[in-house]
Amino acid sequence: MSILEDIITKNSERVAKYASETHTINLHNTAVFTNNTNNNPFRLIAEIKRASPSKGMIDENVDVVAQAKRYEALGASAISVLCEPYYFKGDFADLIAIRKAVKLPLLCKDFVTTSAHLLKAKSAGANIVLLIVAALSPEKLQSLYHFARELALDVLVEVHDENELEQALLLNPQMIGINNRSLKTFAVDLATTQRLKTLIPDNITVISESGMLSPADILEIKAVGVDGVLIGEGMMRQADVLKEVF
Ligand code: IGP
Repeated sequence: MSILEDIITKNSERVAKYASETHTINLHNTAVFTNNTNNNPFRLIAEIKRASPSKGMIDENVDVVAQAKRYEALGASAISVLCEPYYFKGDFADLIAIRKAVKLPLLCKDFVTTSAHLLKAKSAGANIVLLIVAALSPEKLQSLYHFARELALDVLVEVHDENELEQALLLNPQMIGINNRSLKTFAVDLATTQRLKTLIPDNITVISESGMLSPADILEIKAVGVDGVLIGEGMMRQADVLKEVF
């Protein structure tokens, strides 16, 4: 079983519960990431990440609200909040608490496979959701993408290679996330961003994700001409140092 299948199987009970919960939805989205109101050509999505399957524990005792406020003060354009409990030690409670404390757009970082999961994310205060092409059939990807848009959510469609990018482009999406980390081997290759960026039309917002730990890594990605980066571990470990690059 691949790690992705394993994560989805482990989470299936948790996710199934969302279908029987009541979700209070406000369709008004007050923090639309894709609007880029400041016209910032290179934006930071800073991630709250306690742990990951590739790195193990990063910061078990992080005060997630304090960390989110710190990211906001440093000038991040959005905050990504891991909600997956088993491998990333995240929780929807983190998203709810952070929503009350900051105004920035929030990305619900989870392995979404059902429409109820999108309702859960929206009601917890997410403005952006991640849809992972590798985790979804083409039909599922289509239906979840359109449902998320109906909920006034921005969608970050995540790809790892040319085949997944082809699937993603069929959606004519607002935003594509190029993940530099292989979900199969966890190997990071920053050249993935360079390779795939050239295949994406200019009207689509492109975010490079994963594996940037130093200012030099970020500058390498910036030179490719993407619209922003999503940084987790690096921001957890040395937010002040990395912020200098933006
Ligand atoms: C952040 P990093 O290497 O900066 O900590 O990575 C982010 O890209 C990563 O957490 C991520 C992720 C995902 C996590 C990208 N896609 C999908 C869970 C699910």
